[in-house]
Amino acid sequence: METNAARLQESMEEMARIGATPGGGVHRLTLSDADREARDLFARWSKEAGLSVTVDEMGNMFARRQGTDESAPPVMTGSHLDSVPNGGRFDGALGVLAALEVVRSLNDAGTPTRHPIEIVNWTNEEGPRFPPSMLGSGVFAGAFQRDFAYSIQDATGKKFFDELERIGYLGDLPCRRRPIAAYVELHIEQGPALITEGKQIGVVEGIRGLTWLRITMKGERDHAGPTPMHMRRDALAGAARAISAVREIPGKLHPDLVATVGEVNVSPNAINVIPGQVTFSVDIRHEDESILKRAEELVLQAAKDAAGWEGLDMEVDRIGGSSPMPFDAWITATIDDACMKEGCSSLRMWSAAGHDARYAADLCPTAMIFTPSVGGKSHAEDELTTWEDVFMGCRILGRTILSLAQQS
Ligand code: HGY
Ligand code: MN
Ligand code: MN
Repeated sequence: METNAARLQESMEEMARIGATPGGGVHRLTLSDADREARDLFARWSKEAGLSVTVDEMGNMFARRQGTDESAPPVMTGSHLDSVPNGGRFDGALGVLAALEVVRSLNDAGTPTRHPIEIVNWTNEEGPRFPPSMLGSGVFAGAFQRDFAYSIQDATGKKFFDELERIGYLGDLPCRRRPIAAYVELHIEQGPALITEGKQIGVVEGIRGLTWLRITMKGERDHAGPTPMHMRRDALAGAARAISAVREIPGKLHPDLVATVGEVNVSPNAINVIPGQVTFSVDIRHEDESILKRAEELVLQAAKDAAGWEGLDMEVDRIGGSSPMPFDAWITATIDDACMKEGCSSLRMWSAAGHDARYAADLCPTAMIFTPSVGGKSHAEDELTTWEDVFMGCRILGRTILSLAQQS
């Protein structure tokens, strides 16, 4: 099945202009004006390709190509168009636009498929603005309640529901699970494995679990000058002690364990005021549930000790989490077969990044296809995948979708 590389590159470059940042990345936070613009463009392109576009009550977008058997469950593919703050232009967009290229190519070739094909753009895959991540796919799969999602507020107090309505993507289609024949998502690896091993394609056979915490340390704000050191309850001093302890935990527990403090909010964040309150995030990931749990216990213990050392009160919010999930052997075998037919090298691997495929896997046979990330870099403006690897990823996706959609 031939795909059109030039057309895919053009679509990726046009999409990357939405929310483009000076450093060559994109800033397209969930439910922002840039997100709306990206959604509008995806909807226009989908309709031009003869697809029917529906939007559900979480703003998830489904672009459907009819099958010869409309009663058959669809083969679903896609990813997300939102980004992290000043993120990369391949994360998510590759999966949505390569899927669109596959459908455009099937149309060019006049190739019918028995199963309908649905390209999905999931809402709020990333999560920084409205945690937790993978929210749209999580509500669809029943991992989160819709009204919980609607109530989430961003750092400025704006509510998810109001922002979804404001950008015009509060659909009336119920956001709930329905029969799906299979789900396959193309995504950049966002890590160093493929580039280090010199492999062109990742055949992803599972996805790590992740835990997201927000920890608040409460002390006593006071004057930075006259307050003697022994009289202080410095929330930032306690948080800093906890944060450096978090950094040490993976080394104590398991070589594949990762723990990250990515957000810190200091109040009042003024040079001459002893901080009264600090909130920081903790992101923990591993493919073994028991190690993930043990890591969370060690993080909480370290935070508790740090708070006690500085005489602080502490609150913990568990703001997200998903268990590790193996993907489906039938789908990974189909991807392997596509790689063999394309004559490309491949590597079986697990995903260390979170993806909507995690929740799709609760509903139907699911797997992912990875393309290499240059330098293993992602969630940064210099995130890069070569066009050659983008096109190979699209061809593997096309072969895989075609094989799955012709199944009886
Ligand atoms: O956090 C993640 O792994 C994904 O990029 N949302
Ligand atoms: Mn992504
Ligand atoms: Mn991401």
